[in-house]
Amino acid sequence: MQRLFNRRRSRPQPAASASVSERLVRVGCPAHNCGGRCLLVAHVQNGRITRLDTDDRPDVLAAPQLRACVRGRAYLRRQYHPERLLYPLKRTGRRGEGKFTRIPWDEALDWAASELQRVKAAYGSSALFVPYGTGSYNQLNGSQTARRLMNLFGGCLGIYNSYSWACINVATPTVYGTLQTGNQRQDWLNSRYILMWGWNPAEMRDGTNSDYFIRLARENGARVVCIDPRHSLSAASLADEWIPIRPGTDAAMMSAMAYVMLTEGLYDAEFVRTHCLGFDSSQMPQGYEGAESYADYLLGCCDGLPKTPEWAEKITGVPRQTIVRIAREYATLKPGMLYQGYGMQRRAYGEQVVRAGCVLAAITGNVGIPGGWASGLALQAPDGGPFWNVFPVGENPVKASIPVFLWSEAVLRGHEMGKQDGVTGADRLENDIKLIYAVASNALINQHANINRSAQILQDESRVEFLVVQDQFLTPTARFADLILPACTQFETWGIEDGWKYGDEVILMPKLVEPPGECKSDYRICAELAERLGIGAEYTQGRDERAWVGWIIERYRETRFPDIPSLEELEASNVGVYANPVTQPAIAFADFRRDPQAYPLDTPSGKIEIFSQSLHELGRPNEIPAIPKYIQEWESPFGPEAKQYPLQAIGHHTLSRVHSTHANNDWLAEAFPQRVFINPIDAQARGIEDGDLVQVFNGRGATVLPCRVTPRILPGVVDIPQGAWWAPDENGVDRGGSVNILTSERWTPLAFGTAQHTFMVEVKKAR
Ligand SMILES: Nc1nc2c(c(=O)[nH]1)N[C@H]1C(S)=C(S)[C@@H](COP(=O)(O)OP(=O)(O)OC[C@H]3O[C@@H](n4cnc5c(=O)[nH]c(N)nc54)[C@H](O)[C@@H]3O)O[C@H]1N2
Ligand SMILES: Nc1nc2c(c(=O)[nH]1)N[C@H]1C(S)=C(S)[C@@H](COP(=O)(O)OP(=O)(O)OC[C@H]3O[C@@H](n4cnc5c(=O)[nH]c(N)nc54)[C@H](O)[C@@H]3O)O[C@H]1N2
Ligand code: SF4
Ligand SMILES: [Mo]
Repeated sequence: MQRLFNRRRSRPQPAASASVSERLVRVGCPAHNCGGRCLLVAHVQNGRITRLDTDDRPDVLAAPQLRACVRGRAYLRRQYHPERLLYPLKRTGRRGEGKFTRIPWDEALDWAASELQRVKAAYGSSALFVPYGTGSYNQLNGSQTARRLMNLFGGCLGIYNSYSWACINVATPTVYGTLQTGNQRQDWLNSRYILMWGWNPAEMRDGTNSDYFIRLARENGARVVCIDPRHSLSAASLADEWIPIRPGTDAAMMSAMAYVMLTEGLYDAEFVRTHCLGFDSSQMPQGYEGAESYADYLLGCCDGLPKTPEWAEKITGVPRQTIVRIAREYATLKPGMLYQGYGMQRRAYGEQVVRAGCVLAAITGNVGIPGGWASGLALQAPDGGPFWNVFPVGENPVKASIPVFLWSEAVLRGHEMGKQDGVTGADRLENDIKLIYAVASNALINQHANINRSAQILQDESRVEFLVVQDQFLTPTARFADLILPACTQFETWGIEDGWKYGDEVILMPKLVEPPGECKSDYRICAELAERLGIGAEYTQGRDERAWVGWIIERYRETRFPDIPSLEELEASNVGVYANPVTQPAIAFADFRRDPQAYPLDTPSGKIEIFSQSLHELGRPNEIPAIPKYIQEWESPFGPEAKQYPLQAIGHHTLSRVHSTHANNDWLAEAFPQRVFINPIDAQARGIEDGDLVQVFNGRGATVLPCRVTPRILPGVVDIPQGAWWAPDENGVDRGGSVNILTSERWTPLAFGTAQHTFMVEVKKAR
């Protein structure tokens, strides 16, 4: 207990007016996949949560308070929503029609178990599928409970990578050989210059407190520049300067910055010489001496096109003087951080912008030093932080895995899919997907690209023969289910969570209230299914949810947090959280920086690979070059598609939702109404005024929603915050403002990742 930093005040005190029967419990926010992990103080009275306050513990730099955002504070509107699913439901209409009838749990579970057995017997285990679903990370609720079930049942088709980070996950190690490229955040205070590149931590939570650490760094004298097509909340509240940029062109600006550094001699030549590979022809790996080096690319030696600021201005829309100035600032105001957001890698050729950012960090010599930042995914040193599941899902007996974004391909043509489609663990798939068990996922419809296409695929009952959705609401995905199983919320079962990317904490999530209706925890539902499949004892190991939480805490103690209190101690003290204070922030690559021979990187050369041998070997230089390049996107203002659909669109992660979770939260919808953001120049050209109902459309679909006319977005670009629920009218036009009605299912070349932010649209006034 010694290291609990809130020992001075270990128990929330009820307010003077609180009634005697009121309990105050510190509890982890249900979080979902919100980008944070915060502490709430729940007021519980007569079996009901009446109020949610935020972290009340002392605030110290080594372990700051985990202050809740609006979503956590508004959670009661979700918790006590009148449309919570309460009973198992069986489909009565067509798939997607949304017609269901209530059935008893026994019938529901018997049916699900018999379908699992039937499909397994008919096609084999690899026809079973648990899709991406990030609705809960409280360990005992969420899709991991279904993965454990499937793995014990003989396995199912695997998935790898994520919708979030596909390109950055794959591209970062091509440069650094690791994903742990980030210093611990307390070190940000040592930085003098911070480039928030497509990064919006004031709104998209990227670890609770990341925005706070940037604020502290700025108070400490750092200059902060935000590069984003939108004047984001971060540009407004955290930055000294906003540089609007045309989406999908960042690699061009990065290349031009490198050109300036090269031609003006501003790059860190010594660090490049000792720690990097492939910057210029003097340091090409053996056997590749004649290949194009980064300097060759910048100077246009092969393509005749020097990557000058003038060249980049035409592509990016950023004035050449600005590019030159930012290059000089970043190269000289040291140490400096170039933090890459993820939105710009959820795009066509998203791999390139990641590699280009890493290379800028390397050639400015900002790697391995306090106040510097290597870019890339930037999991925190020294060990990546506590992150992901401790709850054991077990081994999947089916070895074949698909890139997560290609699930619809595996429904349509799984049996044809092989390495060329990113299949790993097998040369090819044996099956199409025939049964889907979706837990805590809206990624079959709402969060996947091209909703009309996904809907058509799922409507065909000869393809996916059985579709179970386990959720708390009748979401757009749930509307396509054959069977819906009602899950409780995280406040209604036991759970435990740890940091989201950053944060050295473990947060307890005690059960606060009973579930409504016949809702059960995901764990309980899977345990009861396991029982029917004859694997009940293996599944539960005799533990209920609370016992698993105790078991998980012991694993944390064994692996990472030797001082973590036991479940009983945590519960009795009501501190809610175990935090490991960071007094000496770890610096990624510090050893490598000091002695690159003794501490080589895990890359083929042991160095920072500006030129990647392994990418060169793929032999696809136009899409996967060995050095980072700007490549025009497949839907672009510079392509022929712009004639019909002249506006670039994106869909940022909004403060009011966790993806599609909270889409039905009335408080949040009132505070942040769903609107398409459009520049006055584009609005005027179309006779559109602020607040008008407009239709945004392209060849894939159309959505109608109100617009916000604002100079806070670059002309030529519109933004529809992602996650609003798809609500088609009788003509198939979406009335919910769901961006994925417009996005494309095409994947990126190397990572097989989503490129959902690359698409063109037109906007017109609607009725
Ligand atoms: N509030 C909130 N926070 C969240 C989430 C949420 O749903 N809501 N989800 C969490 C999850 S799972 C994830 S993966 C992360 C996602 O985090 P990100 O992917 O980083 O979030 P986005 O909002 O998609 O993109 C960040 C910024 O990039 C900008 N952008 C888009 N395209 C480009 C481009 O081509 N160039 C440049 N320079 N900028 C561009 C957007 O305008 C936006 O301001 O967020 C996490 N945090
Ligand atoms: N156009 C576009 N699309 C995107 C993105 C984008 O930037 N642009 N971002 C992508 C990213 S980064 C991500 S991570 C995905 C996220 O996609 P998803 O993983 O599908 O996330 P959510 O939309 O939040 O859906 C989670 C579902 O889980 C349910 N749920 C919540 N808690 C529980 C629980 O405890 N148990 C059960 N059974 N259900 C629960 C919620 O009600 C919700 O329906 O979306 C991706 N889609
Ligand atoms: S950032 Fe996430 S965990 Fe924190 S309050 Fe918001 S929704 Fe909850
Ligand atoms: Mo994500």
